Amino acid sequence: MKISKTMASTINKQISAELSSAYLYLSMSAWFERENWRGCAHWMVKQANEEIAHAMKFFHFVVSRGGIVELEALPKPKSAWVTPKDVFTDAYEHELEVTKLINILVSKARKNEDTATELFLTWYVDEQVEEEDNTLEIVTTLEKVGDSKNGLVMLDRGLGKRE
Ligand code: OFO
Repeated sequence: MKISKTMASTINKQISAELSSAYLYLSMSAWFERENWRGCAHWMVKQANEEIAHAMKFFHFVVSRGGIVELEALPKPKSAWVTPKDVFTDAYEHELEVTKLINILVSKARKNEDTATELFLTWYVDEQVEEEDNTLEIVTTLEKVGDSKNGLVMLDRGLGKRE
């Protein structure tokens, strides 16, 4: 069964939201580069790439169900923060917002009796649990590290190993 216009247009908005996430994480990466936290910058580039993959998964889903993909303009992302903890706190809060969007999508799929979309979205529901957990874990570590330069250097090194 072809995807309905309503569902396709809702997913189109989510494609833009995922690409906006990528744009935000790239902006965070640029800030970390400026501040010379190379490991954090690397982690953010990996995160941006993941977001592009999330967008593309939606993109192919709409196309494979005979829907039309229409991309929207992306908002300019925030580009300045004060500390690494501020950046990761923003990342965590951003993921909470994305989780809300995914939950709204699930509700809409149910309302439209679109089982294929509802089942497809379970991957994103699981993914959001992981996204929230990953960013919150870093925020919590940064809270423990406080102002310790050594702690920050260690954390930066660890985040630089993300594959
Ligand atoms: Fe696509 O999960 Fe983050 O935003």
